[in-house]
Amino acid sequence: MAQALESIPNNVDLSSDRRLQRALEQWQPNFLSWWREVGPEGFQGHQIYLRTAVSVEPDGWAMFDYVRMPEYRWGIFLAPKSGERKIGFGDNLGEAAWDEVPGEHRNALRRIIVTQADTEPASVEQQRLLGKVAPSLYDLRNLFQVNVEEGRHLWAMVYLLHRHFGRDGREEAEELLARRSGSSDKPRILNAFNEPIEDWLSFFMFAMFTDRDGKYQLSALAESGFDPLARTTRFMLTEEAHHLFVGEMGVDRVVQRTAELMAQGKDPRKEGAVPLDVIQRYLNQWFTLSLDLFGGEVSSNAADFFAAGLKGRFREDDQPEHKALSVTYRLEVPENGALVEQEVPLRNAMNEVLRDEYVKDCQRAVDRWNKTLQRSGVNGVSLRLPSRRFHRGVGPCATATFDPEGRLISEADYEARKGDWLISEADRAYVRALMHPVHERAKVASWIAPPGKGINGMPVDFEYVKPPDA
Ligand code: BYC
Ligand code: FE
Ligand code: FE
Repeated sequence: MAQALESIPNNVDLSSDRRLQRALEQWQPNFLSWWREVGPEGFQGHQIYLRTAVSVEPDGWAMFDYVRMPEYRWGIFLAPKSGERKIGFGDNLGEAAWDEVPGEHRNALRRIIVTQADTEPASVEQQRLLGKVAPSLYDLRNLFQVNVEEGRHLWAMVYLLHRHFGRDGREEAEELLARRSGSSDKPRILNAFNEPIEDWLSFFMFAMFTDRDGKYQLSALAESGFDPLARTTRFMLTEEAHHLFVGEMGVDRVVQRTAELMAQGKDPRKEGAVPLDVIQRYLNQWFTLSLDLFGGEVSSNAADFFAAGLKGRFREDDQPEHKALSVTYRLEVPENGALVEQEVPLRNAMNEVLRDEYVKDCQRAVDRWNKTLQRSGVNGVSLRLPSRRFHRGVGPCATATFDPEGRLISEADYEARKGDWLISEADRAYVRALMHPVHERAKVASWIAPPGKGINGMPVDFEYVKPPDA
């Protein structure tokens, strides 16, 4: 096992820290058992054209080669230290950033790190069956790239737990391998990570909307006064960009295929493609599930995290002022059957402030999909983001029912119209029936357009996944 540990690429001087080595030596075999048990089903002997991070330098963070997934080198990397970092926001603004966990923030930091960590293995579990029905070798490779990197993100968080949280950290690291997405007795912590992902449209929506929550949460943590967390999440963000690309462009290719058929006057349903109204319902469902991941609109947790310097805003440097005191934030919340305006201290609205950035970014992607519709010759119809009040499970809007325009409606109306707005059983069955594996070079499933270009400069029809004996 010692030998295996030596092969862990890292820039944290792992070889000089005996305690940390021992902790990771114990955890690593459990991680591999977890991967075999609930990681991607099948393909474990296949050779996948994957990038691996072997250093944080520009020439080392994306080394491409054929790899068998269980032999993937999950590494531990922190973005390089940049001089004497200062805390950039909150009550401790301007003080030196912490290299070790301050006692008074230990519980909060542990909770934030565990919540972040839990999502990484959860997403791998959710996606475990998709390889069997991949629409092309290109997509199959992308799925596995995302899966191994979410595995690395788990390693990144487990490093922090082992290095900085002693015995508690080791226990949390074990628990991360014990919870299971969708389980009734040991579920994953956040709701969206217990939802099934059984078809590729859900996968693309997840990578578009749910991984994108990851981008914003990681960006907020990249501002943290706890420097190891800031540097870890900074490096994770470089990988995250590809996951977001897989999601946004995956949906774009589904839209393109549908649009091309519509422009020819054909019915997507008769051609083995996904009708636009089904795409819209998938969008509604995954966007709103992901909105919940930002937490409640008004949150004392969020205020405490900001005050303490643990979790900042998106690009905190660009904010005009970093204490966020004596400023308020206005929002509308349901109260006794009506929407009322509420004004709260800005610090208490930090979840909503981050959600604002996220919604803007999602709107940009929807605009791109609508351009694809137009470019393919489809006019007069478009995709839209539903209101952020619609279909919420967390925060004040979860206490009432709204339509996708954000209007308060009765529960009876909501129940009656839900099928128009959210994924129905019939939608699921229809999309699932389209899922046939296309594992031949240069071919792609009927419901999606081929990608515009390949990975790492390779052609689109490159053999991204080779069978074990090739
Ligand atoms: N589900 O004060 P509130 C990613 C709980 S994704 C269930 O409003 P807070 C990835 C909350 O625990 C990024 N419960 O929330 C993507 C609290 O419970 P208690 C993951 C929820 O604490 C794809 C109560 O409700 N990163 O990386 O301000 C693939 C009231 O909470 C939920 C993070 O999440 C929910 N959705 O904020 C792979 C960053 N939301 O204490 C990876 C770390 C809230 O009353 N996490 N609750 O019992 C955080 O910063 C915060 O914990 C949250 C919630 C933003 C999640
Ligand atoms: Fe991740
Ligand atoms: Fe991701």
